[in-house]
Amino acid sequence: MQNTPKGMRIHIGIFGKRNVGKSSILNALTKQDISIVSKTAGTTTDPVEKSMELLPLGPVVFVDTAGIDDEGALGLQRVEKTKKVIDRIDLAIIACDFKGFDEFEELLIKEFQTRKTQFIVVINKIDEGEISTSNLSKINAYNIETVYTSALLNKGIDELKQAIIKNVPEEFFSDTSIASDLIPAGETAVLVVPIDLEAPKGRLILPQVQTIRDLLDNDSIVIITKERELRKTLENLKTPPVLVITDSQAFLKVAADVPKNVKLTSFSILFARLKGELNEFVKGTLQIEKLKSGDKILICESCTHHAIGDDIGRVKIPRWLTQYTGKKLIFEHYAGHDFPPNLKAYALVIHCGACMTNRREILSRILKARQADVPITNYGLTIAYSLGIFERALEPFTSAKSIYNEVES
Ligand SMILES: Nc1nc2c(ncn2[C@@H]2O[C@H](COP(=O)(O)OP(=O)(O)OP(=O)(O)O)[C@@H](O)[C@H]2O)c(=O)[nH]1
Ligand SMILES: [Mg+2]
Repeated sequence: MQNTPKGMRIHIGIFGKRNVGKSSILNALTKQDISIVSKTAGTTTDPVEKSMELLPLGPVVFVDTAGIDDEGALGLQRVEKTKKVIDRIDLAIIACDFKGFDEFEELLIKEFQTRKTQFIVVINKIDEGEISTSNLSKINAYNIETVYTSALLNKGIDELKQAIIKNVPEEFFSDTSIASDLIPAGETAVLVVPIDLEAPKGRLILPQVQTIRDLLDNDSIVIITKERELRKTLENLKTPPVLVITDSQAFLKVAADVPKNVKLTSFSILFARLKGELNEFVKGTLQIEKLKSGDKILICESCTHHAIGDDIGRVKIPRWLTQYTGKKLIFEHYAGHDFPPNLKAYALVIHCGACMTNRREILSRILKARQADVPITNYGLTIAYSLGIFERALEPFTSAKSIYNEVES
């Protein structure tokens, strides 16, 4: 991820008056001493940039700035530099302390509103005092996300991360490819689509349709078959496909029919990458090894579809996971936008492929799981792991595979 071009990274700027704790907040967010912190107002002079991974969001550039209330000839030059930073950021954090919210913050808000830059407010130094109701009502009048922190005591930093995920502009979530980066233009992908009881009448489901469209946009060749005709399909091809993508539920049969030299993965694993954070889910999956009898497993489904027959979340995953672990596990289900407040009660969270929700929501859930120190994974990875084809299903994804190799070695 360190190789992500800077232009692709979300740029997050921290602005506010001198000495409110901007640099301290940045250091707390990144858990590194990136910016110099001191009690002398005006410590940060030139903008300080740092590229980093802000998990689970991904690659970001943080820009720390000089106080917007700086004075004197030099001070005004610094203010000008700070204003220039606004041109290149995607999300702004306005930091103030409990003492005040005045014309300087209002000026920043005007700048952000003019440029249509998304922003949030952080009230820092809450360990020192409380913001006055009149100041708070001034902030509330803008109807913006407000987070209370103490950078000094590392309080509210997780909430700030959540607020960042919630407010990052939409284009950062919608611009990624599903599978087209894995299949060069002109090359072939074979998609395996079982038509079972759960398949909707007369159509394909959203992840399948989206994958087909993504590959067609990329000028890749897409061949679609049911699992029964897969072997014949592969035999008929003069050149083997670059990748076979299957519905996770047909993993075992498909793995047996796809030659070992052809890469294989599932729609659900592709969606773990698109909608979540594949590496985080891989780490979570590996925790299956540690499950004990009596452990509670949370199964989360984004849509509230009516469960039919051998429903994947309610029947198949519990069955496969129980068979694999040999343990008596307790499964609890949540659907839709519901997410339990107390994750600590669970030994593992297993999320659906999230085709009906957006990446923002899944990243926010991953962050909640991290904060509760509970591993999180998704349907496809859990199925692949329980069926013994995890390593093979990760083959197309270099960094996820290396995480697996590290843990296994
Ligand atoms: N009590 C308390 N002190 C804090 C907190 N955050 C920062 N400080 C202190 O406030 C002082 C200023 O912190 P900085 O992080 O340098 O503030 P800044 O906004 O970057 O300041 P400039 O770069 O000068 O504009 C330092 O002495 C910090 O230790 C906090 O949450 N609580
Ligand atoms: Mg500073």
